[in-house]
Amino acid sequence: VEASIPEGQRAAWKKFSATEFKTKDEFESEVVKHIETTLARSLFNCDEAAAYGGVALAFRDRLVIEWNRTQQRQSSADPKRVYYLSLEFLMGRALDNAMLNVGMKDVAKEGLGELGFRMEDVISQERDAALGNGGLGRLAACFLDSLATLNYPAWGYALRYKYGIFKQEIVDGYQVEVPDYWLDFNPWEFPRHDVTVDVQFYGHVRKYMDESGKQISVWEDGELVTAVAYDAPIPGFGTRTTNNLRLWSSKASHGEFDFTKFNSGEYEASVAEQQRAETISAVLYPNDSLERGKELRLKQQYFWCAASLFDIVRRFKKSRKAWKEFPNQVAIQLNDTHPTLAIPELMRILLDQEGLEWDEAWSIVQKTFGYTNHTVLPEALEKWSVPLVQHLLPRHLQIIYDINLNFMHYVERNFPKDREMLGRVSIIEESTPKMVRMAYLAVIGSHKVNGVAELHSDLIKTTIFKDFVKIYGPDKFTNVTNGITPRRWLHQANPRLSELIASKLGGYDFLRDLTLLHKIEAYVDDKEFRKEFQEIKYANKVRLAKYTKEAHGISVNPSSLFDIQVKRIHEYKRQQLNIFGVIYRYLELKDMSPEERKKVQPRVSFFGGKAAPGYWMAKTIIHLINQVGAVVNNDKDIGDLLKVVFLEDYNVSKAEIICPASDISEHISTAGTEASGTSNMKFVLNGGLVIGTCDGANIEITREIGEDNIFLFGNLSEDVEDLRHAHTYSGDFAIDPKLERVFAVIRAGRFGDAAQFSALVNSIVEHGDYYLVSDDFASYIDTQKLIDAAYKDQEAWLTKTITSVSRMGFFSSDRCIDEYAEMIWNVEPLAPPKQNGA
Ligand code: GLG
Repeated sequence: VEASIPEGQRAAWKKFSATEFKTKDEFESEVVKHIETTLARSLFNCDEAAAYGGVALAFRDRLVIEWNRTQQRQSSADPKRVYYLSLEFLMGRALDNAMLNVGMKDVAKEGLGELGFRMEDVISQERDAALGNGGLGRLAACFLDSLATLNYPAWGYALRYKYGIFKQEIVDGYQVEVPDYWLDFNPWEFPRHDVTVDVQFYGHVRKYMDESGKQISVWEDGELVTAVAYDAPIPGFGTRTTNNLRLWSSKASHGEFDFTKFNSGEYEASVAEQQRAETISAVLYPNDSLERGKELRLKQQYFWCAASLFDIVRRFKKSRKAWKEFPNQVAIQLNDTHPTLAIPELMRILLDQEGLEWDEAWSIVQKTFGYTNHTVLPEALEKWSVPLVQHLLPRHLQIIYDINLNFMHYVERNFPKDREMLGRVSIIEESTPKMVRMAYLAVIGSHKVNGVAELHSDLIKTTIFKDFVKIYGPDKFTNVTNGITPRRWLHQANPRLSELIASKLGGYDFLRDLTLLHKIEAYVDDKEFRKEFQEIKYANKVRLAKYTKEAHGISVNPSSLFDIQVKRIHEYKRQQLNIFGVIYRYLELKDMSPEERKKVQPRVSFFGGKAAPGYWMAKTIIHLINQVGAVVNNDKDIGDLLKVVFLEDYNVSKAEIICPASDISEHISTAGTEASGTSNMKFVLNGGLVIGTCDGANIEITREIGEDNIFLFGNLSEDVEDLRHAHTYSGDFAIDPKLERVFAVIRAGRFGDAAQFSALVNSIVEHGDYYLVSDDFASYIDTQKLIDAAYKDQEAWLTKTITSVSRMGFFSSDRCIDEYAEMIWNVEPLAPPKQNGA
C-alpha cells in the first residue's frame, strides 16, 4: 500500500502517532479533554449527557486507532473479504459494547467515579441506533460482532437513515408512533465526504453496435443522486480487529441547490431537488415481514446496492487482479431479498462498463453472491411491478429479462416434459401488471441459498423454492441456524451471571467459545452455585420490576412468575393467543373462592413490541392487551395473583433488561411461520424457560437442552395446511369452548367497547382462523397449567434452568459465522499480529 507521507518524514510522524490510554489517569485526562474541547463544556456545566459524550469520545479514540490498523492490515494482505448487505442493522447502544470488547470497562468505571459520575447513568444517556425492525436487523448486528471477534475481513453495508424505527408511545391503550431522530449527537460515525458515489435513476437505454459488431448498451439521461459514506467502527471482543460498517447517506448531486431559481426568488423550488435527493435515505420502512411495493423503497434499495457495489468494485480494482479473480476476492451475502438488485447491478458493471461477455460476467456473479431467506410468509416475499422497474431502472430491467431468458432456456432443455414449470419459476410473474419476483432472482443469481433454522431451511425446499431444488439439485440449498452474540446477550445484559460462570470456568474464554458453557453442568448440584444462580435471577427480576414501576407506574412482585413475550406484534406470532390465555386465567381466578386463590401461583404477563403503523389488526391486539391490563391490574379480588404489563417502546437496550428477567418466555407462533426466532435463544441463555410451539429454532433449542427443559405445545407444521383447509371447507369447524368463553366476555364489553375487538374475534370465528388460535388454545392453557405446577417446585425449576444455560453453546452467532465462512463464503480470518503496533 502506498503511504502518503514521504519516507524521510515518517519517523516524526510515528513519534507522534496516536496512542491508546492505558491507565485510569490517562482515561480521565482524555475524558476531561474531550468534554472541555471537543464538546466545549466545563466543570461548571457538565451533565450526564456531556459525561457520556466524553467517555464515548475517549473510547472512540481507542477504537479508531485499531480500526485504522485493521483497515491497513487488510489493505496490504488483500485477502478475500465478506460484504454483508443488509438494509437493517439494529445495533442498539455502542458505548457499553465498546468498553466490554476493548476490555477497559473497570478502569473507566473507577475513573468516572473520580470525576463524579456513575457508569450506569452515563451508559443510559446513549440513544439506541435503531436502524432495523426486529430479528432480521438484530441478526445482522450480532453477525458484525462475531465477524470482528473472529477476525474475518468483513464490511457491513447499509443506509444511514435519518430516522430509525419509530418510537412507540401508548396513549389511552393505543400505539402512537413518534419519529426517532437519533443523529443529533452520534459520536460513533465518521462522515467520509471524500468517499462518494453518483447513483443514477430513470433515463433510458441507447443501444448500438461498435466496430467489432458488439451490442453496446448505454444508460443515459437519468437523474443523479450522490451517496456519501458514513463509517462506524465495529470492535471485536478480545481481539484488535475492528471492522467497518459503511452507511450511505443521500444528497443532491450538483451543488447544494439551484442558484438560478434561488436568485429569481423561487426559494422553495430551489431546494426541492435537494430535498428529493435527501428523502432517499431519510427513513427506515417500519414493516417487519411485510413488503408493500412503494417506489421510494425501491429507490432506497437501488441507491444502496449501487453505492455499495461501486465501492466493492473500486476496492477490487486496486488489486489489479483479473476479473475472473473477483469471486476469489469478494463474497457478498444478501440479507433477505432487499439487496437483490445487486445482482443485475454487478452484471451491468461487468457488461456495460468493463466490457465482459455475458457468460463470463454471469459466472462471476453467481459465484459471488449468497442469499439468506428469512421467511416463507407470502406477504413478505418481495415483488416489484415491471412498469415501476422499467421507469426507475430501465437497464436493470433489460438485464433481468436476459437473465430470465437464459434461465428459461435452461429449464426448457432440462425439463422438456414439464411445460407448467416455466411459468412457475419465471422471474417474471404474468400478472397485471407483471411483477419481478425478487426471491427467484436472488436464488438464480447466487451459488448458495440458506434458511435460518433447520425446519425453515427444510420448508423453503418443499414450498417456495421446491422447483428450484429440482432445477439446481439440493446442494444449492443449505441451513445456517441463527445465533446471538454472547458478548451483548450474556456478558453485557447479565454481568453477574457472566461473572458467576467465569468464576467456575476460570475466566471468560466462554465468551469466545460458547460451547465451553457445558462445563457448568457439573455445578448443577452445587449448593453454593445454585444459590447464587437463583439470586442473580431474582436480582434481574427486581431490576425489571423497578423499571416497570418507573416507566409505567405498575407495581409487580418479583417473586411472581415472570412470563414475557417481547417481539414485533404480528398475527403469526400470536400475541392474541397469549392475551386470550391471560383473559381465561383471569376468569378462572374470578370463579375461585378466596381459599382456592391462595393456592394459585402468582404471575406477571409482560408484553412488548411494535406494530407496523399500517397493520390495523396488530394495533388492535396491543389495544386489547392494554385494556385487559387496565381491568385486571385494578381488580381487588386479584391483587398480585395476576398482573398484565405492556412495556412501551421495546428496543435493543430494553431487551438487555428484559431478557435476563424471565422465568418463562413465549415463542408461540403458528407452526411453520417463524423462520427461527432469536429472542428464544436470549431468554434461555439467561436462565429462563420457554413455552413454545414446534417452530423455528425452538426445535433445535429442544434438541440441545432436552425436552424435559422446555414446554412445547400445539399442532405441528405438517398438520397446518389440513387444519386450515378443514376450517374453510369441512363446515364443522367449532371454536374451542374455553376460547368461546373468552370471546363471550369480550363481546359483553368487559374490556371496553366490544366493537373495537370484533375484527380480531371474527378473524377466528368467521374468517377461517388462519393462525390456528382455536386449534392450539386448549393445549396452550394445559401447558400453562403445567408451568404453574412446575414453578412450585423451585429446586426442580432451578435445575432445569441451569441445565439449559449450560447446553446453549450452539446458539452463539460465532458458530453461525464460522458456518457461513466455510460453507458459503470460503473466507479465512486475518488475525492481528500479537505485538502492538501495526
Ligand atoms: C426474520 C424472521 C425471524 C428470524 C429473523 C432472523 O421472522 O424468525 O429469526 O428474521 O433470521 N423477518 C425476520 O425478521
